[in-house]
Amino acid sequence: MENERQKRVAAIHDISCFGRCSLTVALPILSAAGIETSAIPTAVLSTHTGGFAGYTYRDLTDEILPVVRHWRSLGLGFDAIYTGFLGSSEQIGIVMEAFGLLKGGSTLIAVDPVMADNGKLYSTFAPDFPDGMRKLCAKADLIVPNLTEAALLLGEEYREGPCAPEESARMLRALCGIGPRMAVLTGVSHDGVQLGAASYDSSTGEFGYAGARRIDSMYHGTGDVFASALVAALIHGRSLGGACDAAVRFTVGAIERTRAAGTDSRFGVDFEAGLGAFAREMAPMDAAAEGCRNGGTA
Ligand code: PXL
Repeated sequence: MENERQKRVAAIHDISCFGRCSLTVALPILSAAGIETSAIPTAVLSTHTGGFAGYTYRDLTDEILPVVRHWRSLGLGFDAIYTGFLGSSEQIGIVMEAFGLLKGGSTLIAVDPVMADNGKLYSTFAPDFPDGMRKLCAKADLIVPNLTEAALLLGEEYREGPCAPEESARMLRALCGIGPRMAVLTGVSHDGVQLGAASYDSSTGEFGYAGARRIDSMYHGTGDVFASALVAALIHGRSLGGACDAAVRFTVGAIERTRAAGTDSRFGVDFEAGLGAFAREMAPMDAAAEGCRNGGTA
């Protein structure tokens, strides 16, 4: 069998040094899935901004384009560019420039428009931030907003509570109207019992829903865990619906373990214990080869 070149992703997020999210989540999940992951840290924070007082913040905006230009001079190609939390509107413009410099013919551009939750824009962002994020989403192949972020992107009122399937389908179509081919809406409950992700691939016209029984606790960083697993599964050639199923399973497993352990919700979720199974699920061919090397006993 001919060897396929290892897939490579550029992950453009902050590093929150404590409180699992952004790069400290994206790197291990993509790596576990067998994907070579290159990182552009957009900022270094002592913790994320979601609940710890007194966090430090070192902005790295001025480093982004020099890193990108160096990579370009090396002729590096990327199967995907995956962005998450960006610190400012200025960074959004710079990341757009980075897309232009790094994107090849088949590079998947995945934008998680991290900026809001529970009906509110994060307090660190200026009111015009969603306008910039909409422009970045227009350049993406895939966007992964939660319901609050989707409302901000669409200039609509956020509505709490269950959302009828026709309503999530309307929002997904409208989100693809901004520009991306695929949209995944997170935090969607159609019936108040299941919570999950609704998806739409406008190139096939296919809608999907991946859900699990709602767990009432909220944990920080679950959006990043989900989006990282989703990007990994898409890079491995899963359909959007199949990738959402895998990402929901992975994320729900992490949330359940964390709840059972009684961990502080600000610390993020125990996704680490799920990495082995995720790795096997994402790379069945590699696992089979490993089994052969071990005399078929693995
Ligand atoms: O999980 C998203 C995220 C990433 N990075 C930082 C954040 C947040 C959400 O609050 O504050 C720094």
